[in-house]
Amino acid sequence: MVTTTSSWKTTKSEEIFTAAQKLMPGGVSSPVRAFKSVGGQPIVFDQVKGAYIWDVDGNQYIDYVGTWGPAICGHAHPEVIVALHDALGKGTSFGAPSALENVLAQKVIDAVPSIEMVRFVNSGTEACMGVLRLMRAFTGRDKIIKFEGCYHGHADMFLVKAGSGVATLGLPDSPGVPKSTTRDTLTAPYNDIEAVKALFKDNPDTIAGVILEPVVGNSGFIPPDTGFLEGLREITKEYGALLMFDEVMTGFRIAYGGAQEKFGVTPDLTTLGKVIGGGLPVGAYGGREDIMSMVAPAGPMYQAGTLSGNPLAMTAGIETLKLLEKPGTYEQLDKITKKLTDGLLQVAKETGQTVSTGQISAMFGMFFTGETVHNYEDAKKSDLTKFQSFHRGMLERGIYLAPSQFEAGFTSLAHTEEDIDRTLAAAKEVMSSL
Ligand code: KE4
Repeated sequence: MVTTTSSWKTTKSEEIFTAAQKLMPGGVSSPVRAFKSVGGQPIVFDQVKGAYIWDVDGNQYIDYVGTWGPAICGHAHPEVIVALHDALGKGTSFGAPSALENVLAQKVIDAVPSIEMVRFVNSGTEACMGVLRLMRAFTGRDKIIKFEGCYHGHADMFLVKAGSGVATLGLPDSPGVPKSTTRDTLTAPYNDIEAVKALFKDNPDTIAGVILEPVVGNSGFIPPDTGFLEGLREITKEYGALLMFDEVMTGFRIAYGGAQEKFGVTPDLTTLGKVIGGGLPVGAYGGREDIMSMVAPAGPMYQAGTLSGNPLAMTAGIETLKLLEKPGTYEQLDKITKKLTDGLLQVAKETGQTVSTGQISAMFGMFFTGETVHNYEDAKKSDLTKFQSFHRGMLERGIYLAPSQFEAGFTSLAHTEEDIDRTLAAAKEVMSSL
């Protein structure tokens, strides 16, 4: 039964968010939460559980953001919560080695093909900052290649204006980022292996490596074209550069071993986050032992963090991976998500809408376009106004989608067939009204 829009009140959300805007820039702790690209006021949450969220006005939503990835087992999974309660009794942070770090490190190393040794940090941004410094330290080279539309956290060197054309010398995307910091960041269109080859040809022996989302979630959902990842593996080997998969979003979501397991392409280094923290702040970078051995104090490359590896975050991560490693997990995630994206295609057809959808395991996306989306430029050409109206209509019917076309959607082990049916019923109403 779809929630009727008339019963949907957001009075308390509006009051709280109005006050928030006087206290915090934009009223949020992270920009995408402000609903800037979909309009209207953001929803203020009060509680999350399983596949659902409740706002401060008591409205319930089926959640397809899942706090941007960590909630893959469902929000507040009882086994995670119980384990956290037990861990809390022993304190929240040691600032010293704990056995729990060994446990999570072993699970990550056992799961992720490229990772022989791992360092825990507190966010995906920190993981990407650390791994970039490591890539430069190991190769003695300064330049990196990233792809337009890929996001690797908010560290200066990644905030690069994704310029047009094949090879773009980085121009800062944000004030406060000096050109000197981004001049070594080269960009190319995603899925364009020829553009990468041209960059290497034009910058022989000066490129430390290539950094990418092996399945893009930060331009909307964009999977790699056949041969793209394999091509990057070859070209980086050819030029003595490193290949780094940013699996902060795809890690333990696309498969238990991440996109690198799914696609059978093993990078030299990998970043992780989100899922491995089970909802608490954790990031990580890891890879070949000969490279990781450069990280202080084993080697000279410095990186540190007060709360890195803290027992609470380790506990939440360990319990989450224990749930995910059970047989049948990824078949279930794939099945429920495919039901959603197949259903959205069907609903679009019935209502005369033109959409393209994509899905791998518990990650999906939809664009209002009839074209296949291969890169950020394609994504930007989709009907963003229609996405805005769709987002609002779904929100009013109790379906919480990412408040930006340039984000991916996430399902979890908690999403049921009934949830998907309800979502598709709401989508049919909304698409009929667009
Ligand atoms: P954090 O610093 O936000 O933990 O991770 C940065 C990051 C790095 N790499 C990838 C592939 C990522 O997707 C992210 C963060 N993802 C965004 C959502 N697209 C986090 C949400 C937000 O910025 O509020």
